[in-house]
Amino acid sequence: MKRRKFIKAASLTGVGFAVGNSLTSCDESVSEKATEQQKKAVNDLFGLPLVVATWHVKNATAKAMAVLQAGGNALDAVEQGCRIEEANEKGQSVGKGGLPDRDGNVTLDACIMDKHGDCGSVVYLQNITHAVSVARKVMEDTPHVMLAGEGAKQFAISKGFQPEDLLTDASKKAWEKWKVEAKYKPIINIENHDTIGMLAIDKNGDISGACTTSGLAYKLGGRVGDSPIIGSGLFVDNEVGGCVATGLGEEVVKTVGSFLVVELMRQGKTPQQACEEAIGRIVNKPNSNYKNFQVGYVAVNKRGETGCYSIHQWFSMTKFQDGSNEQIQSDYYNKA
Ligand code: SD4
Repeated sequence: MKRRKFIKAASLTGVGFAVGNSLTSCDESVSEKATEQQKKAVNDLFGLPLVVATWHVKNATAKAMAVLQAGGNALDAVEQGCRIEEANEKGQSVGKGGLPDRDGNVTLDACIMDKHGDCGSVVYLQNITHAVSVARKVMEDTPHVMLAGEGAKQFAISKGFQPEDLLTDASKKAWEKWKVEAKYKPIINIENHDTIGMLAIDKNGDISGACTTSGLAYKLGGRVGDSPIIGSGLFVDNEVGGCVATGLGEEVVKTVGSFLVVELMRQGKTPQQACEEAIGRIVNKPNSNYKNFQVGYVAVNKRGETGCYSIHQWFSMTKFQDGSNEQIQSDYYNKA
């Protein structure tokens, strides 16, 4: 299929792989000079634009794809896509309605990264639903990468974000039920679902990514996970590809997971191989107790190839490519 598309693309444009490669190699001068017809041929070949995200978030990927189809860039796409889940009160691990920490406070972590390698992040943010948009403001309107806690909240308010109570009745009820025993034990794929990590490639072949979460339910007050840490919950290198992570953030941080996946792709691994190797780094540690926790990665490379892999069953990614928005079950390590 891809080969047929390539032949069509090459004959259409009178160009070969050379143009395909240079259009997707982040050489701005080349991609600026490319004709619309050449860009279209390369996009057809690689199935661009495309969006991938952790878990089952078709509404979010549809929103991001609508941005891309309208000619928007990948950065706008991932921000808009993530906002859908942040506003969705039913998703109890992102934005409004997120499950709180053990003291009943909903605290959000988010980050965003663009084609230039610029990035912004917020950690331990309270009372602001759209953490991903605050992260983008940190990137664009400050000389910093990361703002935390009260400072992040005050910054958001100064930028026009409205403070609100993020603890919904449903999440409050769940927390009150938890408090009866108050045992903290991350539960594979039940408690730990729905952090949204999203990657997009736009019509120019440029990549951006974002990640947003309320973190682990009933965590210790002040706990920050992998999701807002550039290189752990998210990493994008516009010459190579991008990766996002979900699951037990501590284990992702310890292996700098998303950066690792992108570096493995730089060395020639496919996104699938890179995700598998990064999971291998976690499960093959001599003291790994991987049976008790989940980690999942989703990755994409510059050619529109995607991959996902997790430690345990039931992880999935949502992929919108070539007109189809589908949930794909991830392969996984622990088949015992
Ligand atoms: C964290 N990685 O805070 C996040 C949790 C997560 O779905 O992915 N939940 O550790």
